[in-house]
Amino acid sequence: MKPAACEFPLALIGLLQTCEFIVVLTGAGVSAESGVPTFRDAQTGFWSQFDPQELATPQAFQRNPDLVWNWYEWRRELISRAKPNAGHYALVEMERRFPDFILITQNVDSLHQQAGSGKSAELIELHGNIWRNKCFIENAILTKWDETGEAAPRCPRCGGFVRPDVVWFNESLPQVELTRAWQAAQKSQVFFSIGTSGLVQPAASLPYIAQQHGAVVVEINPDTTPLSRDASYVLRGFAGKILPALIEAVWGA
Ligand code: BV8
Repeated sequence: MKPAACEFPLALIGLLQTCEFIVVLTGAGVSAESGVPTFRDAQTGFWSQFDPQELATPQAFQRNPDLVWNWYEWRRELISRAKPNAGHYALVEMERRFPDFILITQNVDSLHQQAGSGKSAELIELHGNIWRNKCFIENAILTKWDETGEAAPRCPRCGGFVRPDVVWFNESLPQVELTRAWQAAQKSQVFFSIGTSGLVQPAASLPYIAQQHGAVVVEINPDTTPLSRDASYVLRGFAGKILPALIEAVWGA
């Protein structure tokens, strides 16, 4: 059921019609309507016995590189069948509408880019990208390697294992992206937190940085999160429904 335009607070609509600098932080929930399970969703089949937070670590990869590599291959296959949804496309529309717009994503699936985000504004991937791979030892991006019969391929230069170029738990985020995200949050007039449980740091601190610097914080999520009690506005529902309706309420059909 699409939210009616009148369901949005008039003050928020008025603010979005006049403000200049919008920053959006997205999480796995934005890809949920594309059929990509979120981090908190139960995994299916063979992978249901594993906790993603346990698998997405350098320790898990060092213990069993083939298991972790196969988990990413399973996710890549699943994501390859996913298409951007109405929420992704609404964010592309917002990127076109606002003079200053930055999209910060925790997602690694490239669905924002597939929808067209990042063409006319900055797109910051905080947690890397599942479609890139790198050497576990040298950290250098790899696009080809020798197949060895093992699941996890080997770096053609040093023989180390190849791993996905994503940020695992207990790994630092890329410094350039993190700094740019921090600065964007500090300068934003309105900061949207969309489809994220707000449990993973340091991304979860960004809405608070924005709020401390005077931004109005808007959360879009069907469920309550730790941010819900602190956000200026909470739009309870699915991103794929709320974002297109919000665009219509602010700029007309
Ligand atoms: C680091 C890539 C320094 C891999 C991911 C401070 C306090 C506590 C802990 C820490 C802290 N600082 C650091 C930590 C440790 C850790 C952490 O935060 N742990 C938490 C969980 C306790 N953080 C780190 O390790 C980070 N590194 O800080 O470096 C350091 C260095 C050395 C040693 C120690 C520290 C690195 C974190 C990055 C981890 N990598 N992804 C991969 O994908 O395989 S995180 C992973 O979780 C995904 O990126 C995912 O996006 C992200 C966050 O989850 P969400 O996106 O929020 O997804 P989630 O499933 O949780 O929620 C989805 C939401 O969507 C839900 O609320 C749901 O209701 C909603 N939803 C569902 N459908 C919809 C919807 N919303 C809208 N519309 C819908 N249709």
